[in-house]
Amino acid sequence: MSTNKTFTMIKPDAVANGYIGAILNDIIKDGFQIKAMKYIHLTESEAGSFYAIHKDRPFYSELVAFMTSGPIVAAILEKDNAVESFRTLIGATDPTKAAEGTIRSKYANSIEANAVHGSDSDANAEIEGNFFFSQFERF
Ligand code: RTP
Ligand code: MG
Repeated sequence: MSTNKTFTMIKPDAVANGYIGAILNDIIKDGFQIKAMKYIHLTESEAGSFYAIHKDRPFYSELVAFMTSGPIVAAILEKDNAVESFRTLIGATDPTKAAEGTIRSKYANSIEANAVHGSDSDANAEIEGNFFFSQFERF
C-alpha cells in the first residue's frame, strides 16, 4: 500500500529562473498539501549525502555541483498516492521526453537542470523528508 507523502525540491535552475511561485502553484492546483517547506542553499557535503544513492553513476559529481550552485526549495507534500501522482505531475527526467503540461516540460532546461526532484518510492520519501525536516517543522 502506498503512503500519502512525498518529498520534493525545486532545484537551483528553476529557482534562478524565477519559477518558485509557478511550480508551487502547479503543485497545489494538482491537489497536494504542503506539510513542510524551507528555502536553503545545500553544502557540498549535504548534497553529496542526499544523493549518495547515485554515487556510482557517471553524473554524480556534476549533480552535486549543480545542486549546490544556488538555493533550493525543499518540501514534504501530501496527497493520496503521493509518490506516483507527483512523478506524473513532474514528467520524465529528460524534459525533452516529459509529457506536455508537466512541470519539467514547462520549466526545465536539460536532463540535469530539470527543475524539480520527486521521491521515487515511499521508503525514499520518508528518508528524504527526514533528511531535511525535524518533527517540529511539519504541519
Ligand atoms: P529526481 O531524483 O531528481 O526526481 O530525478 P529522477 O528520479 O527523474 O532521475 P534520477 O535517475 O533519480 O537522477 C537524479 C538526478 O540526476 C540528474 N541526472 N543527470 N546527466 C545525466 O545523464 C543525468 N541523469 C540524471 C538529474 O538532475 C536527475 O533528476
Ligand atoms: Mg530520482
